[in-house]
Amino acid sequence: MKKTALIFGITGQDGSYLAEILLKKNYIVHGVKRRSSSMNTSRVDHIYQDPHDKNYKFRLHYGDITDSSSVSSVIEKTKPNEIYNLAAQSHVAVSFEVPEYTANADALGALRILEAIKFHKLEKKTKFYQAGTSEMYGKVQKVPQDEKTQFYPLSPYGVAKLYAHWITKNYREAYKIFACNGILFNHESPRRGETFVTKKIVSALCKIKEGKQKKLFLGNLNAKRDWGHARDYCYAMWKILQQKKPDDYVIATGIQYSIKQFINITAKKLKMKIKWKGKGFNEKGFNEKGYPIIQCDKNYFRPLDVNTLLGNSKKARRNLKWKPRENIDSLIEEMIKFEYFHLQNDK
Ligand code: NAP
Ligand code: F7E
Repeated sequence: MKKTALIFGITGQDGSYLAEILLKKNYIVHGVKRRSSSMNTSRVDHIYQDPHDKNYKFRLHYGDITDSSSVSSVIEKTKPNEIYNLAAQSHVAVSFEVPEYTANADALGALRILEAIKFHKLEKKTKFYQAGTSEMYGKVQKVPQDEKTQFYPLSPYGVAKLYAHWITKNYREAYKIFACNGILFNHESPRRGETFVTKKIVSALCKIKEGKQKKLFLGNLNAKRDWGHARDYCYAMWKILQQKKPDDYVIATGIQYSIKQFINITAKKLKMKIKWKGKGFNEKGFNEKGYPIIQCDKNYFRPLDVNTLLGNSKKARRNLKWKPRENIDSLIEEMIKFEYFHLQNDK
């Protein structure tokens, strides 16, 4: 019998990689997409199947994680072996602008799915994965962070995800649902949303090099992140649900870079020379001709920022036999290649 998976957030960066991984493993993959006035399926268009195809392996359903009735009905209709909750308002800075919506989607979304599993009596059949985040560590209480490190979120996003983390644990203990939290550190890819810092940097530097953009405006250049590749991290999500017992796992590379270091590595790969001058908010990156191509803009600073994140994924490496295949160099090179393909073909 083929396994069935249901992915909330299938149109996002991770949803698209996870769907590919599960299809390769011969799953029937159902995904929930939101109704939108413009097409929002570009990350999964390459695996889309005609709904008239009787032997379908991939199907999309309309729904919304803030709408209990659609959550419940898609779970009842598909009765999946595995549910992955990747749906979220996932932008930390935006969560300060829309805190209530972020709480509704990112905190209560997990509860709605867990309640539907219970309501439809799927506790023994359906395993649940919750997309947790290193943002829950926020003002870090220990370095590096592992599963036992105390949480201290610094944004409405982090706080909402912390509720989802605990409600997942609670339903695991109260109702014996196979419910797991992945605590994933930042993971990037060519499919990363345009407003996240890595994608913004790679895309802008490629355009600046080709004379299609003049300047890149950023916020906090000194924040440090532990960046991995989304494909590696989605494989870890699947592994987490294949264990004998449900549990929570940190997924990270164990190496961190600052935003400035990420810029310098990207620039070097593009054979661009950047000279940094000034301090703090006035720090600027100049090109060979002495023109400032990187500058700070107060609009990109957050009311509170997480200054440093560094994960310890020993437990995942031991129990899941997981380790990242990609590193910062291969990640950035893949992102650059993708940008150039689009710069040359999207005219
Ligand atoms: P993403 O690219 O922003 O994708 C988020 C997905 O959620 C999209 O498919 C989006 O749909 C969907 N979504 C948003 N609001 C929804 C709603 N109300 N109802 C239904 N679907 C909704 O995020 P990602 O990078 O793939 O991350 C996947 C998950 O992991 C998220 O929960 C994120 O918070 C979490 N996470 C990410 C990272 C990371 O570094 N990437 C690290 C830790 C945890 P649209 O396409 O229609 O917007
Ligand atoms: O910011 C700084 C910013 O938005 C990283 C999400 O996937 O990972 C992601 O959250 C850092 C922050 O990612 C700009 O202040 C400077 O310190 O790329 P980001 P994030 O906030 O770490 C976690 C694990 C998640 O769970 C989230 O869903 O970069 N930064 N200048 C900037 N950030 C942005 N976006 N834009 C700037 O111009």
